[in-house]
This record gives sequence, C-alpha cells and structure tokens, in this order.
Amino acid sequence: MSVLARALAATMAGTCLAIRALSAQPGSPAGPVPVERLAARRAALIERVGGGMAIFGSEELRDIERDYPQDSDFRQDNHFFYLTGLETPASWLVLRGGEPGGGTVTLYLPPRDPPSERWTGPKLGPGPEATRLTGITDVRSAEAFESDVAAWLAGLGRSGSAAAAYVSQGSPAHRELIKRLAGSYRGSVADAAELLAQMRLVKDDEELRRLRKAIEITGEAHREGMRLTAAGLFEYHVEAAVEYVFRASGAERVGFPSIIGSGPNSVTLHYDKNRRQTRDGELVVIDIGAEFGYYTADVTRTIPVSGTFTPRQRAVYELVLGAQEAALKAVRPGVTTKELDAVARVYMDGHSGDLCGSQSCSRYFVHSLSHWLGMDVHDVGDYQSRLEPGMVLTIEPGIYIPDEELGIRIEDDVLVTSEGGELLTAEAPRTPDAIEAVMREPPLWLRSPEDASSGDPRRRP
Ligand SMILES: [Mn+2]
Repeated sequence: MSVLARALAATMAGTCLAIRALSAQPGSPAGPVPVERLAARRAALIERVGGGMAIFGSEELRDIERDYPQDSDFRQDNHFFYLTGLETPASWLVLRGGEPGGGTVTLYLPPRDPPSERWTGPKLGPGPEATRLTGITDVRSAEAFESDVAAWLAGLGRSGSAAAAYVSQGSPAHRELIKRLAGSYRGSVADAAELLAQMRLVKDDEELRRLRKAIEITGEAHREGMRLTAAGLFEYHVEAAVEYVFRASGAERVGFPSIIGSGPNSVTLHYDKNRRQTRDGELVVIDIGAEFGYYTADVTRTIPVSGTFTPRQRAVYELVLGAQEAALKAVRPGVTTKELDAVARVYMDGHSGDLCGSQSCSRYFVHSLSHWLGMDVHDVGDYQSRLEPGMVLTIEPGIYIPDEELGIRIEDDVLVTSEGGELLTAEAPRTPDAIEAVMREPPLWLRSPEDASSGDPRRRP
C-alpha cells in the first residue's frame, strides 16, 4: 500500500467510525453478550490457566468459491465467542495467568481496511470501540500477535515452571502460525478446549437466556411442522416450514441439519436428505434445533403423517414416552448421564410386554439417552461429570424397528436445577393426544403473497 493510500485509509477509517457506531454482533436478534458476563468468563478461565497462557483463535471468513456458503454464514469459533462476544474473523485472544486475582488479557484484531469495507461494510478494528464492546483494555493489531506471543512463550519456557501453554487455534488458517510458535517453545502445549469445556458445561444466565429462546423458537417450529404435515407432502416441505419459523423468529441458522425422516427414514438416526414423499400410515421423526445467538436447541418429535397414530404406533410411542418420563424424573444434581440412560432402559425392560416379541424393546434403543447441549448441539464437557445446577442436557430415548419401518424418538432439553430438572421444552407437544390436536390446526406461519406486506410474519387464521 502506498503512503498516500495508507493516509487515505486512515482518514476513511476515522470517518467510518464517526458515522456508524460498530457493535459486537451487528444487528444480531440475540443482542450482544453483556460485557460483565464476558469479563467474568475470562476471569474464571484465568484462574484455570494458573501460571500459564491460553491462546484462542477466531474463525475465518468462508470462501464463496471454495466452501459454497449459501448465506452470509460466517460463524465465530465457539470458544472465541464465549470469551469475547465478537464476530470478527482473523483475530486472537491471549490470556496470561499470574498471581491470584491477576493475569492479563490481550485481544488482537485485524487492522481496518477501508477499501475492502466498501464491499463488506464497516468492520471492528483495534481501538477504543473494541474495548467498549468486550471490556478488554489491551486491544492490539493482529499484526503484533506473532512477535508478542513468541516473546511470552520464550518467557514461559525460561521460567522453568510447570506452566503450560493452552491453544485453541480456531480456523485452519491459524494452524501454521501456531505450529511455528509452538515449535520453538520448550514447555508443554495443551488443548485450550480442555480448559473451557468444563466451564461451558455449566451455563451462566446469559447462556440460558439464549438457549431458552432457541428452544422456544424450536417448539413453535415443531407445532408448525405438525400443522403442515399431510400425506403426499415431501419431507423437504416440512423442513421448509420448520426453518421458516426459525428464521422468521430471529434464529440465525440451524444448530444442525434438520432431520425429517418419514417411513423407512424414521429408523435412520441422522437422516437429513429430506427428499422422500410421505404416505398415510407412516411416522415422521422430526429432529430439529434453531440456533439463537450461538446457542442451539435440540428437540425431536415423532408424528403420524395421517394426523392419527395407529394403535401399534401409539403403544410403542407410549413406551418411549414412559422411559423418557422415568429418566426426566431422575434428573438431579449428583447423577450421571450414564445412570439416567440406565433408568430409561430399565423402564423399557419392565414395560415392553410383547410389543417387541419375547425380548425387551430396549434392544431397539440403539443410541445413548443424553448429550450436553449449548453452543454445540453435542456440547463440550466430560460425560463422567455428575450433574450440577446450570448444566443442560437432552433426554432422548428412541425405539427403531427397521423391519417395520417404525422409528420413534422423543427428545427434550433439560436444565439441571438444585432440586431436580426443569423441562425447557415443555411447550412442544409431546403426548400422542397433544400431537394429534396440533395436527388438526391449520398452518399459522406460511404466508400467502397478500400477507407479505403485513409486519407480522405470521398469517392469522
Ligand atoms: Mn440430540
């Protein structure tokens, strides 16, 4: 860049800042993560870093020619977002431990680039705006990252202590740099994900606010999917209805590919092609999750295409539901997910009767009962952990009988409280009667062109 271009760039950068205040997640329906919350997370992490150092890389922008993104779908690295609340690519966060209550935090952001901002809009760069948004006072240009970290690592190495460097490299583009830096380091290098996983397992109030909203949206999407489903529709019609409700409600993307599995596809656990035409008499497994402000729901309902369960479908459904209820009742601090899984299987063994021949239906319960839920649909955290208040997990028993093309999964999301568990997904109809009742309603959300000009995306019946 010429001197003149540089000067011009600096002027333009100033102008952009003056015109439009930048935000952490510009326009995000979830709003920014409160600065106090971010600071508390970083302080808790610094305690864990001890005398060492933790490095977190951001995600990179995707390449429309190579990655085929279908949307403006930059998604920040979860760890980086958790600690900074920022959606900037090509960035780094470095936390250095120290005396108890001490430690330092340094944020590295790419310098602003006014010519490219003509295309992309104003971007957050190193400066006071970044401090205001994150609460991090030491914000530097990403150009300084390599030499800073090399010097700090050399200092750590010389200290001869057991202090470790923890690294979460974010995007693949960060990998080479980290390899180079770590190559000359004499101490131990560990995965920073290990430090954060147990922290992220217990959700703070801001995380729960986001999760509750994601779950609320997903419940409404389930109701709409139920209202729409009818014989002859393709699975992708149901997918479209579900994802319409997601997007119109402020969910920015799906937490995972929507699973709409009808008939034979109901027994394929992660079927997400959604191409088949539905027929009367079949079941449809609808396993979906809206992502709201980086937190995803994960809720499964199984519904009859015709709007009415057959007696056989209802009987197997009631067994899955009973197993789920038994596990839900067993949720409380101190229990493990393995123990909950056993509760569900014991229930199935005791209540299968002759539904699955002479053996228990639990032999068709081919996956485990629970996983952690949060920023990732299968969220971070050790599965040996005993439940604690603030953890969120799924409870999802299922029975899949391939010979009958009969798959039933019921999946709900539960917050562990001091007394037990709070069912977060109670708004999504779960009993056969409640599902059949919603299926009799007309679709509410799908708009006709004449409704399109009204402000409310919902079509009033
Ligand atoms: Mn799940």
